[in-house]
Amino acid sequence: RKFNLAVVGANGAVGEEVLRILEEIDFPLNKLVPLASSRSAGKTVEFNGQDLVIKELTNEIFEQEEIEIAIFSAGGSVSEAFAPAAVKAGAVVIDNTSHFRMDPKVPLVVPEVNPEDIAKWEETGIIANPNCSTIQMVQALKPLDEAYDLVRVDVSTYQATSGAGKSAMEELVQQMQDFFAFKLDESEHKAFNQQIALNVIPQIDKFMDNGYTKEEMKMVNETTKIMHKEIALSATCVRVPVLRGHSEALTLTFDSEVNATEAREILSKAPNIVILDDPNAAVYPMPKDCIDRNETFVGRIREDNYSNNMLHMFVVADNLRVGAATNAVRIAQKFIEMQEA
Ligand code: 11C
Repeated sequence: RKFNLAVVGANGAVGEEVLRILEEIDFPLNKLVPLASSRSAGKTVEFNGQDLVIKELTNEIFEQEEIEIAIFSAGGSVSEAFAPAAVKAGAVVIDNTSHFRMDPKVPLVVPEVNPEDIAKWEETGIIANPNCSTIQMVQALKPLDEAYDLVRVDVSTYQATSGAGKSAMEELVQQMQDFFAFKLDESEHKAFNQQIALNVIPQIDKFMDNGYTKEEMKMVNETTKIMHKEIALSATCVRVPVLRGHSEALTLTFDSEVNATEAREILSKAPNIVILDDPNAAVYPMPKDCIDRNETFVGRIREDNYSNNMLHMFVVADNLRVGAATNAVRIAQKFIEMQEA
């Protein structure tokens, strides 16, 4: 059977990636309906060599178009306002925003980690897609937790500007142009509260009362929900002048002794993980090599110098794909597989 699928925010940074992935894979698609706000309605998006006209996102459109699967990636307030109408029309909503993630009734899913949670979709009609920095991390944590019993994670992130959308990418490019025109000092910043070109910003999203940012606390809370386990986790999330690809330096503490060679072997067999780990040949994961890829890259896997139950590693993935669009499409594929089983 084939499905009617809507992409809400079809011309956004993540929506466009959803379309590219659906072109690349064998997805049982009957029709694809691109949706966006009235500002973008009437524009076109390319899909399989055709120009599809973006329709206006309204409460009625889901029923009119007989939508069965709706992938939302147009911001939390859009999901809050329109996801209920999609559910009412009988669609399953796969939501890329943070709006529903921590609702106990809504499953929060990374298909490589907790696919079984998809079965809870019926309670609300919504399946939430985690934050990009959480997705690539838990993909690497899960197989190691199964092997060694993970108790603590310390993570520092190096997050690309595309995490904050297209305008944030443009802001970095504009500032680089301004630098070469000797006018970086006059360059505007709107997407970020500091200059991002030739800089790193140790703030992503707003600060909470505990001194951590919202992005950092997302990593804590989402990891617990996805892994079904209280793992002590401290994050420092940093924006870097990269367009695409989030990097993460992980320090992992386990309840048992670990071995880097064995851990590498375990990760090499984990779904959608690629090991790039030959430091002597300068082989390690880097954002420039993960663009448009649907895998998560892991390298620099090494034991701690002082403790035999700790490991360090570097994890990189395309935040727009693995961290958003790919995960959403994989949820849709798993959902269909479970419906048909
Ligand atoms: C960033 N991780 O890199 C954010 C973007 O909760 O879906 C994704 C925000 C979210 O800025």
